[in-house]
Amino acid sequence: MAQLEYGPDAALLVVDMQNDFCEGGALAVKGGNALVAGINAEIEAARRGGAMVVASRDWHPVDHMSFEHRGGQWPVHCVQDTPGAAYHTQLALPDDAVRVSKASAFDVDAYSAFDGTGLAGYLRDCRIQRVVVCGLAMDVCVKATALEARREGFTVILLDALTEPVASEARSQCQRELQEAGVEVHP
Ligand code: VGL
Ligand code: ZN
Repeated sequence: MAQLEYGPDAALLVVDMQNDFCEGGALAVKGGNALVAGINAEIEAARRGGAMVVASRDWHPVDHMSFEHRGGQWPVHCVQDTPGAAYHTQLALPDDAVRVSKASAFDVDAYSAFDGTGLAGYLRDCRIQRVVVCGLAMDVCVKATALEARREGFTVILLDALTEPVASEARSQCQRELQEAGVEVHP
């Protein structure tokens, strides 16, 4: 895995590295915990290069519409102000990292970190041109985030070694779909 070149035109976007998406959590993605060390190293590299660090989090109210008991698709996860919704205990987020919460209304779900957050406009205001994406889950929120970043006109790089899908067989399909949309998949 070659190290990326970071500069002030870049943002490292760490998607949903929360306890509930890692082993032991309510919607655990296999291999989630093992990503943390590599993501921490990437955060360090981004900072050294003067890049922005952004961390999104899934941030649902109790009884969110995406939960099974409300007719949704997912077990209860990432409920606001619970330990499961907290960023992974070992994730080394710098104090000046930009935090973005999504899907916090009862009646809307949001997979992309850009959905309903105003993040694209904020990144443009900060003169960001390149968005580097990693985190969880590859086939859900990471994919949606990378695709929306492309649609918003950013150069987008997915760090393939620093993401894991909910469905392990989904990796190659995700890679293809992202590449077809113009996302660079970095090994
Ligand atoms: C996610 C399922 C439900 C994710 C969020 O962050 O990938 N997955 N909500
Ligand atoms: Zn969710």
